Amino acid sequence: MISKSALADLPSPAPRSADPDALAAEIIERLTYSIGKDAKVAKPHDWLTATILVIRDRVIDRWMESTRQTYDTGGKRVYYLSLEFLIGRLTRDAVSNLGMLDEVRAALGSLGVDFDAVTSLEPDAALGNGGLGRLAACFMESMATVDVPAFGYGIRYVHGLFRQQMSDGWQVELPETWLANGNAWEFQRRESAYEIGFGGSVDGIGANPAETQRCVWKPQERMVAVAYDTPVVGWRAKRVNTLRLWTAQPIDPILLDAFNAGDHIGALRESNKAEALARVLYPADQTPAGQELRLRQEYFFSSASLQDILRRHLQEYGDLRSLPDKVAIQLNDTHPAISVAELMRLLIDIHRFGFDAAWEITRKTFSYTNHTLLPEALESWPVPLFERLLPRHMQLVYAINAKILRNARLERGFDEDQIRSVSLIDEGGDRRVRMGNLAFVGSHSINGVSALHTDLMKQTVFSDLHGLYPDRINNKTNGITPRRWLMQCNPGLFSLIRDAIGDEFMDNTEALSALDAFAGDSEFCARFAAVKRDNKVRLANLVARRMGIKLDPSAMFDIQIKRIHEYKRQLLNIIEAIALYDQIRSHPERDWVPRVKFLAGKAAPSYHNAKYIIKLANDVARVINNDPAVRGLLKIAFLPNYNVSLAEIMVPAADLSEQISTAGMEASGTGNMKFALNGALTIGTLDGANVEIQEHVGKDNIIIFGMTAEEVAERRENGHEPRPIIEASRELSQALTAIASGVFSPDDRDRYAGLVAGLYDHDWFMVAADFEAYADAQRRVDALWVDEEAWYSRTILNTSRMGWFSSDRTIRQYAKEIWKAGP
Ligand code: T68
Repeated sequence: MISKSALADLPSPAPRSADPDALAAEIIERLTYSIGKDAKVAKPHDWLTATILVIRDRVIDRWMESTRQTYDTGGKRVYYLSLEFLIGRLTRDAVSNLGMLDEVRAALGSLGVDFDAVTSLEPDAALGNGGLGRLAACFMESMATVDVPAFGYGIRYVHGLFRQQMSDGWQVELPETWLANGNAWEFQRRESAYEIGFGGSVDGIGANPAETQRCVWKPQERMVAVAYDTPVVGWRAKRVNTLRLWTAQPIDPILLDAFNAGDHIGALRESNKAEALARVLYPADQTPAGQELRLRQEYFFSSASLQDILRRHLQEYGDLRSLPDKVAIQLNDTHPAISVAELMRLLIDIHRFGFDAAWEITRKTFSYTNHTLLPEALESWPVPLFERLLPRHMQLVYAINAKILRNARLERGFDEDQIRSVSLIDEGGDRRVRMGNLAFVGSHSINGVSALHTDLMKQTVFSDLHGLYPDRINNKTNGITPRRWLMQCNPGLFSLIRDAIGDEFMDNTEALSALDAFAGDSEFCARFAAVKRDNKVRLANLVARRMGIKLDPSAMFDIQIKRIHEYKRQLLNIIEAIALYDQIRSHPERDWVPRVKFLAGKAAPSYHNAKYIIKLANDVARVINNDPAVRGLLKIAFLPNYNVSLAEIMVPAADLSEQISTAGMEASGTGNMKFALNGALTIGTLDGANVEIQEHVGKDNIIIFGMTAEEVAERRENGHEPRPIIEASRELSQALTAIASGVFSPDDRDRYAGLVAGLYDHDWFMVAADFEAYADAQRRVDALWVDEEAWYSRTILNTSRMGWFSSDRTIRQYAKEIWKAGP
């Protein structure tokens, strides 16, 4: 150990330089002394690691400075608890936010190494499924950018989201191994380790033990959570925050007693159980995983994070009563909702608070974001499972519930129906703990992610809880980071904008509005079009390389990329493509607008219909792409293994962005924002954030179609009859007949019978109901495309008016209105 006085005298290293020559020299040094390779024989991955190590040093300087500053100023810290962080690659983002792109590029160039080639070797950190996880990643970057001291807390999954391979048009899931070659961006923190328990029994204390008083939980099973930290660099490296991911380790790597008794397999039992916990990300979005391992993951990372937060607070302030003044904890959906009960347990059982005092601290500290309204997607756990795994938490849930229901009944006069709906326990059928209700009552703020979604939250899933606590629900419309989703992914557009309007938009995305003045400038339109074309050529080359499909970059690039889901209606898109195909063949004399329809996305491995939709897209693509009668006027490409890095190539290349969910079902969407910012027109429903996008870009610059959320609700209420609608539309019935009769699946003519029958029988997602409106909207798009200058003028207005959708704006709203933190 080093004495305190000696510590004060320890020298600090000199801050690192950003000069290309110095960078080049350090890269060689790292190659030699950290990796043990001579530059002459170094492989591309060696160059990548050496480069990361050199950049990392610069990040560390800023990281330590940020930490020091938070300690010195006593600023409130924000903790973002999320089971998912869909980060993608880190290196380019870090270099760009450090403002060192040119220098690093030059340094590597002087060594004969190509920056883009080397950084594209970095695997994506795919620790998330889709929108919710990507939002967490954008928020981490924005919190660092707008100078909010923040930690992200999650799980360091060994396997992130599966790799999707296509086998004869079917999705096949392969394990993803992002850590296989190490991860130079992370730091293990052995000292930040916490014990996590499961199962066992609870003993009361004293003569009249009560659940609301201090108890002793004796878990039957224990493991240790160990932290791994990754720095998150904000724009211009003003601040560097920490993403802290937990891994599970056994307390006793081998049970020595068992080992010595000759039970070599049994001796590894604990170790296997711990390692299983953080092994894999659950690959289902929008559906609760339901298995015991998932509840274990949720509790494991919640408990580790809370223990870490309390330790830090006590070390700094010595008293947990001030926790809500110095700590704000955001629950990203209900996955960390068990935190509400865990904080109560830690305060009551370990830190000796009374129940009411603990409850006050808990509610003031937590806030909760809801990301979905689909009732089947709301998490709940069977009481017996909950009780077996977390017996003390079960007691506390009952105690909290008693308090809430007493208040609702006696002070607010709630009737039995209302009581049933606000209860933490679902008593209909097998008894279940409702995680949404637990998160709601345990938080002072509950937010939706778009204006429409927040309204619907108040009217539907949380209507009675909203009645009980009318000032808690608020809206924070999602956003995206303009660094990754404009500056880095679209350097051509970035420099065009810079030439036109200067640099202000780099620090304030809303300054993009200065581009409005250029929408009528034909020379600027032509330059904008040229950038788009370059991006399309790049995508076309990728498709040619990976899939052997030849595409014409002057065709309209029409793109739908997102998880495959019936409510997102990829099926509507595919059916419309079939209808268009029929039209082109029936009327070859007409001036058809050449189009390429791109689709990409993963299906949850157990989601039957979603997997058939992928297969259908591939079957339809094969038929249309090979039919000489369409003369290349229509092509379809389903790109395999959609991930963040692929999105970074597809988004800048889009002319048309498909945001066509059944109204009322997509909470917000964030892909919609990425496309519009990069100069695509949106074809979409009045759903999620599309509503606000329309308000910003203007009605003339977006193509809206279809039923509203209200109309969908009404139609479902009154019983929707799709059959007459289908029969009334020649295009639709022809397309459905073709699918159902095996035109696209000659090898298995009945393959799509079930999918099509669903449309005739119930059409829950209003595919048939919205078909005509959608097809009409697509022909309006064609008409707009023909006037090239007017088209680009509209796309410029999209870029110009999307600045508000920066996640910096969203984070500033969270910081001011929910967290009361930050500058
Ligand atoms: C998405 N939700 C919303 N959920 O669908 C999307 N669910 O509209 C919104 O823009 C986005 O959140 C950000 O707010 C999800 O992505 C999940 O991924 C998910 C994962 C596990 C369990 C349930």
